Amino acid sequence: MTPSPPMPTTVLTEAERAVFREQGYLIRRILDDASVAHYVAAVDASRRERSDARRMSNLQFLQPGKAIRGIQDIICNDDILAVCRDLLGDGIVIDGASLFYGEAGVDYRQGWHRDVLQVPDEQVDPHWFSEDYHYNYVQMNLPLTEDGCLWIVPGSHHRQLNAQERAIFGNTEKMAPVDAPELREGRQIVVQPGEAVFYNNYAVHRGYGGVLQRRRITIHLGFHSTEHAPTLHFGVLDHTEYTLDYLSSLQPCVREALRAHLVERARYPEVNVFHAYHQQFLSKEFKTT
Ligand SMILES: O=C(O)CCC(=O)C(=O)O
Repeated sequence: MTPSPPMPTTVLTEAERAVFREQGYLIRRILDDASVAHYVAAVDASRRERSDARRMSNLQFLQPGKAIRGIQDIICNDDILAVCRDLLGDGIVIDGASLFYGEAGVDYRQGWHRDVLQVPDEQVDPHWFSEDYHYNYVQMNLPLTEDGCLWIVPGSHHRQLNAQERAIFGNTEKMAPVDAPELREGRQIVVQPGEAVFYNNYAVHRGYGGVLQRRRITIHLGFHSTEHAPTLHFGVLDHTEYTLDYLSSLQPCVREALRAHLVERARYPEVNVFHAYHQQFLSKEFKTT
């Protein structure tokens, strides 16, 4: 069989794509200092209306009741979209969009997990964690303050759990207890304001800061490509809240992105059930209001 020609890329080198394929993550600068300051100011303005939290917040900033208007246009950022196209293909569609926010002093610890928490155990397919699975999702953390809260086991997205991981996960593919022993291969990802880490969220990973030494403000996004069937993480946004009134109140590029999301959700109504499970996970691990 003739091998298919390599996918043309626009911003990533073949070496960078290979890093993502093999390690399961890739770091790239996205915002300059002025843009970081602009988004921090928008977050601060929105915080004035919210009470202080003792937990890490996960604010789903594209939902009408939780909207943070001043940061919404990050989902239209050309550089982010170009990286996602190079990793997944054309037809990039926004999916998850949260602001992680924690003041210094917040205690933030998750167990090691793969992002299949929204899928019932009996539907989790070990093939998803293998070389030949077509992963069609990319998650991205874009910190506006220095952030060392994301930990990943490089390369774990395309293999089964190894013996040490199996020992702490037990008989599930989903999540290990938060107080489980450390993983030898776990790596802390430290990213500077404006740098983004793009990652395969089927890799074994966790959010873990201990008691935060400084405040954390990180924009967390998820993307899917219309070129392929969804990886079962697709369906994080609550599309039922996107009324015509809400859509018409948005900046044009945000409106268009949410319209594209609605069209894609209509193609795959079966993911709606996973949306509900994912929201349960979020409210267990984070403050979500
Ligand atoms: O806090 C983080 O950066 C990681 C969050 C995470 O692992 C998740 O939401 O699945």
